[in-house]
Amino acid sequence: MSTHLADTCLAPSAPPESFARGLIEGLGQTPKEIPCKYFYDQEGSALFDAICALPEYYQTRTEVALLRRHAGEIATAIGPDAEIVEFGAGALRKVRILLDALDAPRGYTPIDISGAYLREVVRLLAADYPALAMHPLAADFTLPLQLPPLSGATHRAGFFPGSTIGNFRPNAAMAMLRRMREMLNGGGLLVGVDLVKDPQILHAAYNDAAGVTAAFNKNLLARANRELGAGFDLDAFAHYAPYNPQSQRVEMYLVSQKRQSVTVGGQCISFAAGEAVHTEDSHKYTIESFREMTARAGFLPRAVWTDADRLFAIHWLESR
Ligand code: AVJ
Repeated sequence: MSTHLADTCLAPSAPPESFARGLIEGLGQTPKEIPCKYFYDQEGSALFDAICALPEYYQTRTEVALLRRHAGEIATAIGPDAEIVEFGAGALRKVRILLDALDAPRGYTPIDISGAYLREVVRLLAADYPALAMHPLAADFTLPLQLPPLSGATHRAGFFPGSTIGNFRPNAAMAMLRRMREMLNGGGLLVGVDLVKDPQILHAAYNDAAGVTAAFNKNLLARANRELGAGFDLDAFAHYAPYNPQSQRVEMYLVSQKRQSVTVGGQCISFAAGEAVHTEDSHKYTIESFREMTARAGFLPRAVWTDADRLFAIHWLESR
């Protein structure tokens, strides 16, 4: 098989010490927190895939339908001979819709924090797109990062689907959009954003009947047990994910069901009965509030595509 898959571009995945450090630091704070980027080890990435197929989790299927319906217009906006840079690449399913619609895409640079998972999914994609130059980067895209130089492409276009941007506080989201704009060096950004809506719909999406989101949340503790020999009893913590309509975000917590102490990386961490560990925020935007934020980050918000029920939006942003 001839592919342009350059293994040298695959930076070493984040060392396990960084999870240990982040976990112990977050659990040492008051109130306790665990950064949501640690959800995505191999197990967590698979659980997230399962979330995307849940009946309550409308986001993925709505965004995929929007990408399919508007692929032609999106391809025109991006233009020929582009290199696609995907931030937080995951399973690489959505980008296939873009690649199939684009005129002569030249390269693809997926960036994901889960190196092992990225390696696996890039191999599958490369087999189906043998002419596409692959530059996978196992990296934390929230940190400063050097993209490989363009080879064969005339420009970059960023792809940031899935409303991953919702995981950041608005100020941090804006700072990150600014950095992306610099990285893209004049190229535009296609970004998928979950919309503000009926709190019941949002609540159901993060509290599914099958308990997959609860398992995804608790995977942080399971991962600590697997990788750091921590002693978390998963049944002694509850998944709690309310929508806060004033801050327009879903907040996710693990709540200690009793007073308990757990050893994590040689350190003893105490939990009061009912004490919560904050694990994720998932911010929702209106079309207008998101456009305003991207303009403040230096982008020129252009087309926006949304579904009839106004569940989800895809924005095309040009660089000034
Ligand atoms: C991947 C961040 C978009 O916030 O909806 C899904 C993660 N958390 N269910 C989201 C998630 C709980 C998801 N994002």
